[in-house]
Amino acid sequence: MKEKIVTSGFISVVGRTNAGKSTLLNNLVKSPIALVSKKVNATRKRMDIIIPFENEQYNSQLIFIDTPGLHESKKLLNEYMLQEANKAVGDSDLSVFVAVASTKENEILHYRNFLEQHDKRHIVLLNKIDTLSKQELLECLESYKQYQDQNLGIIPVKAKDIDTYTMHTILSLLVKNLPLHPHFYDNDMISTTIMRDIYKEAIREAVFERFSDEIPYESDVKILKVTEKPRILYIKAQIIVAKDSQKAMIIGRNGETIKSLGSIARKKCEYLAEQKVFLELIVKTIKGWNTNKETLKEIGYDFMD
Ligand SMILES: Nc1nc2c(ncn2[C@@H]2O[C@H](COP(=O)(O)OP(=O)(O)OP(=O)(O)O)[C@@H](O)[C@H]2O)c(=O)[nH]1
Ligand SMILES: [Mg+2]
Repeated sequence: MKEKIVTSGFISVVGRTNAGKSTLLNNLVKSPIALVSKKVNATRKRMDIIIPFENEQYNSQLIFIDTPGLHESKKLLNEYMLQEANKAVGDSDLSVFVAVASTKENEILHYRNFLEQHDKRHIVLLNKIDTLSKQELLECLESYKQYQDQNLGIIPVKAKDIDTYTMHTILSLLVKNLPLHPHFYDNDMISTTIMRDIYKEAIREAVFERFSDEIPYESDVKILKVTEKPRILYIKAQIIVAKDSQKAMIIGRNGETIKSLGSIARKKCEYLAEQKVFLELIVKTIKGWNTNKETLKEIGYDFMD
């Protein structure tokens, strides 16, 4: 039997906010570990997802890095998010650029910006093709044709509901472009992101689901304690908000809102932990938490100075 070629490497997944990057990665790994939301700017910090892959020729390990969507806001937290995304592209062997398939000119601008800013070998995924008619999809593919010499391939996808064939096509294209390198991690691992950070994202996801308007953007979550108790995992987490009025909104009348939020978040944590969870949520106001470097660092956003 012919020996397989072993390649492994890091692949940054980039694209504008709401393009479907986290959805794609959750579906590749078949576990909802990355935060997905209808709202923009959901992912704040990079998270990695490890996928082993074998075909007739290759035996590879792909380490995908989910990144915050590329955007142009000047807020400090958003600056951090942009820094994370750009650093992930710089550190990776390849990129996957996720674009929203569209016939609108402004969508392709995101891709043009990426090409201008990064000199990185990459593939392009045109996502959300379920929202286009056949004719629109053809037009969209046509508009990306002019860039075909600058990437390794352009693949139309439906990240929300990706089929095995498309997944195989994407992974096959990536593994043959990765460096020759033994696997970096044990193939049983699905992420090097620590469980604490995964629970944090699960609770943030619940906040994104439960609240509209400013709360998802004006809040964050800090995990204070994770303790294994007999037959139950105890998680104590703090929801940080910028104003007392937001704290009152999260708690709700007689604590009813936080109770329902806690129940949504607990179920997400239980699914990820594969065991029963007792989740204790507390809310704390820290004025200007998202405009202060020190507080941001304390919550886990390690700025490069
Ligand atoms: N119609 C449709 N919607 C999709 C598809 N893939 C993802 N979505 C939706 O797009 C929204 C954004 O998805 P996310 O995965 O959170 O997007 P993201 O690129 O990670 O966004 P940020 O973290 O903010 O950068 C969610 O509501 C998804 O359900 C798809 O193939 N079709
Ligand atoms: Mg995301």
